[in-house]
Amino acid sequence: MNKTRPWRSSTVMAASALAIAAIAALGFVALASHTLAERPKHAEAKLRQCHFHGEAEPHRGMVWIPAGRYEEGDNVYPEEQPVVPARVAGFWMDSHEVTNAEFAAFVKATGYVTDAERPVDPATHQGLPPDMLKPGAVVFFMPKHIDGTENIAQWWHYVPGANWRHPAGPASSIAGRENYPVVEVTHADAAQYARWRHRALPSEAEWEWAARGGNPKAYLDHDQPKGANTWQGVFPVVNSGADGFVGLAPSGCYAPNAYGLYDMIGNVWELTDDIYRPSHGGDPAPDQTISRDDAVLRYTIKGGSFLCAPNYCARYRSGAREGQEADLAVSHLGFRTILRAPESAEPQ
Ligand SMILES: [Ca+2]
Repeated sequence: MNKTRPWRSSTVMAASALAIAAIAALGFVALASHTLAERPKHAEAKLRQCHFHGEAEPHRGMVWIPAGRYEEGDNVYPEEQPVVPARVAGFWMDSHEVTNAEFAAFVKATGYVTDAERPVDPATHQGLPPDMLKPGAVVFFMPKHIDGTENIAQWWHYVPGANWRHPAGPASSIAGRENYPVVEVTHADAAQYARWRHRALPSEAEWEWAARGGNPKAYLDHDQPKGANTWQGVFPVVNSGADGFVGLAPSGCYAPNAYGLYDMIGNVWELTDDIYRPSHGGDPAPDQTISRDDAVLRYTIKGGSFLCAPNYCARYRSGAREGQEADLAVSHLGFRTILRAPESAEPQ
């Protein structure tokens, strides 16, 4: 298995380097400790009787998502538009986000080394400061004070030594957090896990359809959800934790949707298998066309996270979406897998 990151093309390499360099230029510094935002409220977690499935049987821990047609997208932010018709076949989907315990089993069985645990090749990432060449990932830290919300370096830091085992940096660990969603994983990491399970990552259309829970009008509700792990207060400095958690929550702490899916909205963003482009369906303008070979490689992520607040990133909705750099791991992003069904599950 490669010890350096498997960059996919010179353009992607350059784009990734530029993106990471941009983060560095914003003044990210290495920090290595738990923060308030990463610390769960254990008392509340115990009270909530968080739901969790094991994985001992085929399909155990998965629920059936029926085939259907719906209107994909939303109209709150530009990238969600236009709303377009979509159709999906039926499929099985993990009822919960892949957990640290499940990802640990994969790593134990395969010896897989995640992107964040590999050094960055200086030949393909020229100009990065030394710390940015070290294996690491981006971590959210709650600042005490901020000067506006334009400079995201006030709360996002590139931390050498941060990875799925140490999600807030080398001094942190996942001990006691086996049922928390795994974070600090990239698309390649998630896709490799899915292949190992003989499964796949969902497409954006599949993910969004599943998140609707059979309610075709779900996208019309733009209110901050009460039954999901989001941010209560003024992001990024005040979070009351009124929903029970100021940081990540264990999987399955909130009521499932009508399909039996937990945490589709909030807790962690979830990776899909779709290349991201900054428009939604339809024919993109020529300068918006993105391919694997000649544009910044990002994957679409869905569902929002524990950091989503009404005053900033109100993306706690099924139709919301963002792009995530393919090779950069972050502390608010995880994933779940699906198992596609035979042709008989096609919508009529
Ligand atoms: Ca919360």
